[in-house]
Amino acid sequence: MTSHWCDFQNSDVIMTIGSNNVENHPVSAKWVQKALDNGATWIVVDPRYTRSAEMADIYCPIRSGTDIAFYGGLFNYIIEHDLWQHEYVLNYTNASYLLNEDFSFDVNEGIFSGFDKETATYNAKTWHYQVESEEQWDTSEGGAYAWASKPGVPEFTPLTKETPKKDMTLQDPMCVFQQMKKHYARYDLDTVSSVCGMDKDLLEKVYSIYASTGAPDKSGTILYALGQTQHHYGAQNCRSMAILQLLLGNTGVPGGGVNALRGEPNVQGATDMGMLVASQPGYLNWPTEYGTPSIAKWFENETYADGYYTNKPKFLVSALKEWFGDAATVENDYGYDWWPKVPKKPDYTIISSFELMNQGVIKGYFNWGMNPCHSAPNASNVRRSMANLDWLVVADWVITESASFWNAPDMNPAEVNTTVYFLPAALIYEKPGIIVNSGRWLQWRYQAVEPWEEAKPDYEICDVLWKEIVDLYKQEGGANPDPIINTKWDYYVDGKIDPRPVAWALNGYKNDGTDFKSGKVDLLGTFGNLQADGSTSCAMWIYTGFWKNNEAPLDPAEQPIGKRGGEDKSGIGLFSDWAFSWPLNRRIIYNRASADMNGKPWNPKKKLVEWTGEKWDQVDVADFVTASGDTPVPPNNKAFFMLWEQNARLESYAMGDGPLPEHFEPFESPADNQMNGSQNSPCIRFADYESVKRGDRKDYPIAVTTYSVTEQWQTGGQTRSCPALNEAMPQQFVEMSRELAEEKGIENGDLVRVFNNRGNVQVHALVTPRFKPFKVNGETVHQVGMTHHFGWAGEFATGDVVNDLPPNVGDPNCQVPEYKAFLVNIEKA
Ligand SMILES: Nc1nc2c(c(=O)[nH]1)N[C@H]1C(S)=C(S)[C@@H](COP(=O)(O)OP(=O)(O)OC[C@H]3O[C@@H](n4cnc5c(=O)[nH]c(N)nc54)[C@H](O)[C@@H]3O)O[C@H]1N2
Ligand SMILES: Nc1nc2c(c(=O)[nH]1)N[C@H]1C(S)=C(S)[C@@H](COP(=O)(O)OP(=O)(O)OC[C@H]3O[C@@H](n4cnc5c(=O)[nH]c(N)nc54)[C@H](O)[C@@H]3O)O[C@H]1N2
Ligand SMILES: [Mo]
Repeated sequence: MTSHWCDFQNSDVIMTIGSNNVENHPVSAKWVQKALDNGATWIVVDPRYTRSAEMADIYCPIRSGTDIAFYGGLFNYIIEHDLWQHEYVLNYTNASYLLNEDFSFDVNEGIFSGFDKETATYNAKTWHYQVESEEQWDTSEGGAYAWASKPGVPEFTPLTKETPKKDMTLQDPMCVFQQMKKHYARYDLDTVSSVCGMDKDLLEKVYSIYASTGAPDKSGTILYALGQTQHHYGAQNCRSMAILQLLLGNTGVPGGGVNALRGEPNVQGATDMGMLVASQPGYLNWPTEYGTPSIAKWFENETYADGYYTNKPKFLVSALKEWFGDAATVENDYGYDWWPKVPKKPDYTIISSFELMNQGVIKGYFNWGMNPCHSAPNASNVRRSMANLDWLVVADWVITESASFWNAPDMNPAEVNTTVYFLPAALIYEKPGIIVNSGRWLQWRYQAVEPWEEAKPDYEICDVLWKEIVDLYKQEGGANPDPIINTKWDYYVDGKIDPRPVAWALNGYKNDGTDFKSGKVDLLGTFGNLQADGSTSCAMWIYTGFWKNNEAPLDPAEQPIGKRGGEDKSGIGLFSDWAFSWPLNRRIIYNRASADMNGKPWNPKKKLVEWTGEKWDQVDVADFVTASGDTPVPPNNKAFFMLWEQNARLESYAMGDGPLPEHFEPFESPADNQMNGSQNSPCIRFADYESVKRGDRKDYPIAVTTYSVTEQWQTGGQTRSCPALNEAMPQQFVEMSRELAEEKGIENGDLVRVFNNRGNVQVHALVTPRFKPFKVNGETVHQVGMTHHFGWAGEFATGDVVNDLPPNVGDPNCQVPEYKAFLVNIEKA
């Protein structure tokens, strides 16, 4: 989230799009309700009438997978009716920047300039800005970047700052604003309502209400989750929301922002901690074989020439100092060469991992707190792939479908030779640790009970394994022992592995005087103090400050993370004395954008920061303090200083699959693409895998989406063992319209078969007016919906695995699977 849960109360219009927040994030409803009590309007855009829709003012049905058409139409509407926030867009975004003269979009082909058909990838060169002037970093003594030539800093070529060409009148045809205007002119109300299967009048009403938040003193917020992300253009859906909020001046302001309602408890912490394949803790990119094989290359390619990310080398060296401790020196580039480098091929993201098992490339697999034989797309293919493994380790607290994959109804155990090890893990209540909520608030969880039977906290399991592995390397040498043997691993209190010293490592500390073993640490208060010369260590720069109290390094209650001040001094629900919000306890990020160029808040009643004429009055922690602690004096336009432009991107050259969102149809769709000549994104990933088995709409004419219910949790490991929950939600169902049920001769409660090329499941029919057929391009399209919580494992509430149905295709930016839109057919069982 760019904002936080309590901030929803400050919105004038709330749009829930691609989330069922009332059901999946029930507490969100409390804060939305506060806004409604203040007179706000709540819009829900969803293919079905959900529990959220029930509570909202306006429900707008949308055919799954057509959100970019919806957003494109909204951009067009905002531009045509001149509803964009002029001062904000002109000064704080790249609207005025001139794009390369060769930038283009070919509607017939559905591709932007720079596409390579052979590799189905883009070269983004033509999406960059025209350059006005260039200036090299001054690294000499007294220069702005003197730190870069200090002793102890690895050598690299100083960066060159480009100043892009701009047209502040926004008339130049190559400026981003004009390019956007041209691009989205095709997205008129008639076309969009025909693509999305929406009523045109309702669409226009929704547009006009949401666009009203373009007034400087109004704000609109977006609540989203999987309905946006689980598409092969999920990242472009997210870009669309960012663009929308920029056009309306809704980012960085109270009651605004793009708010991802995160999923698994601590998925926010997990992504912060580098669970994403391409990133290390703190969202720094992993080194790659092809782009950043040396530390100098990493500095040169990953560091921005301007803005706050000029400091990236400080974050990287401090991280390496934590990974390798005393073994990391300037002479060995702080151990950079010990880090694995991501290769171009193969690709180890989730979908392709199973392909690699199929091919016999991956032979052993640690499956830790996850159940892919049930949760991954084309799950029967996952099970077949796992049967190719020599060994599988599952760390969980129940015997999941993955721990018993060989026992699936469609497997023959006699033919499976994989050795499966089960490591019993302690549950969340059985261990202490840190958890981060969707609003970026870090909180300490105390242990409530002892672990069951032999179970251990995950970090203890890790510790046991780690020590064994290090011992083996020490005894036998192995192929490449240095990274293992040199890794710093001293997170013990009284000889026992403990999450509190890990907290010191994440927070960061000064190296001189710090004696980790004896518990003497010099913890840092801000990442502004991190250095690139080896004098500081920090595993996770974005968290610095959450554990900074040197007087009580072992007591979470005495640290910022443990704060429990319930009073709201801000008057707008920031609750800054409750927990710690990364970065630096900032509650609303990009908050410079909440005030105009002169530092006057757009809405004086909802103030985050204000220039008093002498200083910045900070109700929230300012999101524009430079590394040296300076706050820029107004007037200035540097509202987004995490980008080198320091202006936000309406157009972005950093996306893999296009600089502006463009509508494509789901991989399997009931309709032809009406917006351009390419049915799917030209960059779609994994579509050529044999295991995908693309279905044809002639055989499988019904669109389907999947979702969760309050009473169950994901694959059910934690809920299907709970009788009360099973009583409330006992079995898998398929939700369908009365019209489709009548066509198929199905009655409410009938057992039906839902099937396609990949799978076949038997479930009960739930015939309901909550689903209505869509009119798409003049034709009737049926869509149904299914939950995905049930499987064969366990004693209660067992059922078929719905994920045998979705295709194992993914988004080219992040490889997220397309769970939210694909094709099936249905018949009475
Ligand atoms: N009780 C409970 N709570 C949970 C979970 C759980 O299993 N049970 N899961 C947790 C996890 S891990 C996550 S990630 C979150 C998920 O949180 P949500 O994303 O809110 O959950 P979903 O139910 O997957 O679905 C989102 C909504 O998107 C709609 N939708 C489907 N396709 C589209 C589309 O193309 N466009 C639009 N606009 N909408 C679409 C669906 O109909 C559904 O109502 O919830 C978390 N909370
Ligand atoms: N069709 C469809 N499929 C989906 C989705 C969808 O919307 N539709 N949603 C997707 C999403 S958003 C998600 S997040 C995934 C979830 O997919 P999974 O992560 O595979 O599903 P979970 O059931 O949450 O599995 C988590 C496992 O971790 C165990 N566990 C819980 N706590 C601990 C712990 O502290 N330590 C260890 N070691 N284990 C623990 C639980 O018992 C459980 O078995 O599913 C995805 N799959
Ligand atoms: Mo999730």
